[in-house]
Amino acid sequence: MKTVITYGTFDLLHWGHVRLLERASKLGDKLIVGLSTDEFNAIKHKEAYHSFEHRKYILEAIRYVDLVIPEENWEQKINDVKKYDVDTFVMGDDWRGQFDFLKEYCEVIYLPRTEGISTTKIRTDLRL
Ligand code: C2G
Repeated sequence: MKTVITYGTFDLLHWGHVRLLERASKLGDKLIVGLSTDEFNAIKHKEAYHSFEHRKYILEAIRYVDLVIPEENWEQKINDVKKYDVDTFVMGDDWRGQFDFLKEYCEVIYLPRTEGISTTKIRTDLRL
């Protein structure tokens, strides 16, 4: 039973997010998503359009996602990897290198980002 984990805000869920979740889910049997809380987004200097509860509700409807947990700070990843017995940590490669400290606890994989789509692009195009 291989467990995979990834983290993010996943606001205005789009096909780039889904492609990341799909590829991550194929690396194991169970995919956990650490979803940034509204408070943590403030620390990331991000303001999501949808609330944490609504972003969680949407993610839980995605076939590739098995469990959604709150991401409340930068420090929780090592504890999460131990707590959920995670085998593989996955992030888009815009984060390449940033989480290599996890390599002593689990496999760390950075997947190519999907070009041509982003939450920022959606907001800009719609002028939200
Ligand atoms: N992503 C992607 N392609 C895109 C947009 C996003 O592959 N076109 C990936 C990102 O690389 C990330 C995930 O989708 O792995 C979620 O993206 P965001 O919600 O923007 O996550 P972010 O704000 O980068 O938060 O502790 C980690 C942070 O919480 C990551």
